Amino acid sequence: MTVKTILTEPNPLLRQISKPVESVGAEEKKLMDDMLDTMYSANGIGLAAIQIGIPKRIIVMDLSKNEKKEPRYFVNPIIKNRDIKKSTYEEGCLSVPNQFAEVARPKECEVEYLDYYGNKKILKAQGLLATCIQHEMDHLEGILFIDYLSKLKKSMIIKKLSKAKSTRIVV
Ligand code: GNR
Ligand code: NI
Repeated sequence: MTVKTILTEPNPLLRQISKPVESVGAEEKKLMDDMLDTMYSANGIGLAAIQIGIPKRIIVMDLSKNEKKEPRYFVNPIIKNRDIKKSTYEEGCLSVPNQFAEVARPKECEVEYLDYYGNKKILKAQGLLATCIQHEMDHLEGILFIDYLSKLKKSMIIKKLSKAKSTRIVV
């Protein structure tokens, strides 16, 4: 298992639409292992493959708070049903470092996907699980949570991140 570099905004790769996986083979399992390692080492609760530069429709998540790990794997996830009721959560993103904002999303949703072994599963999600899976599925479409903010808030965040990036380059 390898910890990969997480891409940060602005990076055009984060805006790519990820491609469906044909089958969950050795390559995909290795990718999911690396993604999980990368997510744990960054203290995140979720990660989409595109965040490490791979445009595949694969997500890993772990919402457990204690020592016991509870990894979840989602390949080719599809939202089957979403709540008309919304719930608001203060979101952050490993690809938008140190920025947080409230985002309203459907409170509950039903997701169909393939698991680590390629078995078809259905999950009824609510609370943080529902928020997180929708945040991750947005990554598969090249969408970041800052896209839901006002133009002003979004541009301020992008400006900050660009500035932070430019100071890291030694000419
Ligand atoms: O670690 C993460 N925390 C988080 C908090 C609120 C809503 C969504 C998230 S996902 C984020 C990790 C990440 O960027 N996944 O794409
Ligand atoms: Ni994210």
